Amino acid sequence: MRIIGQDDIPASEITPREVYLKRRQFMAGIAALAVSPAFAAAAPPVRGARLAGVKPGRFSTREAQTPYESVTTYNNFYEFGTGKFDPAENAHTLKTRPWTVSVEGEIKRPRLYDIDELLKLAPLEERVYRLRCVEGWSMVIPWVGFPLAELIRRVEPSGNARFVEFHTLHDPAQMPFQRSSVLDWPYVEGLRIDEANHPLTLLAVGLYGEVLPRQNGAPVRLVVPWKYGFKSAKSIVKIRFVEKPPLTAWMRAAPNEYGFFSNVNPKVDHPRWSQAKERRIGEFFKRDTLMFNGYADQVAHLYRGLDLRKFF
Ligand SMILES: Nc1nc2c(c(=O)[nH]1)N[C@H]1C(S)=C(S)[C@@H](COP(=O)(O)O)O[C@H]1N2
Ligand SMILES: [Mo]
Repeated sequence: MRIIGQDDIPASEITPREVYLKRRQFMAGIAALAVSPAFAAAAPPVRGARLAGVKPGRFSTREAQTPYESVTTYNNFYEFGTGKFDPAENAHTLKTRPWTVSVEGEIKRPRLYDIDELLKLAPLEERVYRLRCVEGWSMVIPWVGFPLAELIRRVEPSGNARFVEFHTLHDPAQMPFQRSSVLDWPYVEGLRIDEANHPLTLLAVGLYGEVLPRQNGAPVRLVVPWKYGFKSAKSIVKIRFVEKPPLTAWMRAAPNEYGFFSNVNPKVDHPRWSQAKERRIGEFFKRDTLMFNGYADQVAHLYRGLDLRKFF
């Protein structure tokens, strides 16, 4: 097992500097044109190392992609502050190597995966997904990763594995806002096993063809595109297969506001925010929010017969 630092990525995996600078200029230009002044004013983020061998994957939307600058500066990651621009500013204290992910619980093959081993578990795909935050904004993000099902298959869940729990790192030395009590740390999220196994559900390790920036949940995060953004736990260190529905961080914080399923649903409002419309970051006019965030054809069958007002 070889453990490498972020800065030790082989030169072959790094975008040639000229290309990178040109692209950065280009992206900055787009950001300045299309996005509110707050984004343009933020310092341009340092681009990550290029991920090798990424193939186009299934289910990608052809909608316009949200500029890299917005994807990486307008974030929710409460471990680094509650302001949208806080994670981009504060996440530099997160150390993404060495990093391990413990896969445990109701499975035949519990195992501690080194992140670099996990990166090679299955072929990397690019999946362009919509992400809708319960707060009423949305983005289109070209993720890089592989289906979580690829990992689940290898660890062989037992018949008792009915749910899967995801835990974010808990280390206040690296995640300064874990010293505050905005949430009961660590951040925990959960899926039913069939949701976890759904081919749309992604373990993401990158975006825009590059290593995942820290503020987006480096080195590995979940992406569940038909659910509100908060279901997609960042900087995962533990994946646990369990019999009972996990008590998620948001359910603990406000059980009347956040249910276990948290499927994007324009007909069921959050107590503080309407879910009928959304503002795509970079756009001026709001657009209608779609049932299951536009992925109804793929996922509606998972919830047949379930009262989505009760199971929100
Ligand atoms: N550990 C952790 N994961 C998290 C969050 C968080 O605060 N902490 N915020 C969630 C919310 S509310 C959203 S909308 C998405 C945002 O992902 P992005 O910043 O990559 O767009 O991350 C989710 N995952
Ligand atoms: Mo969110």
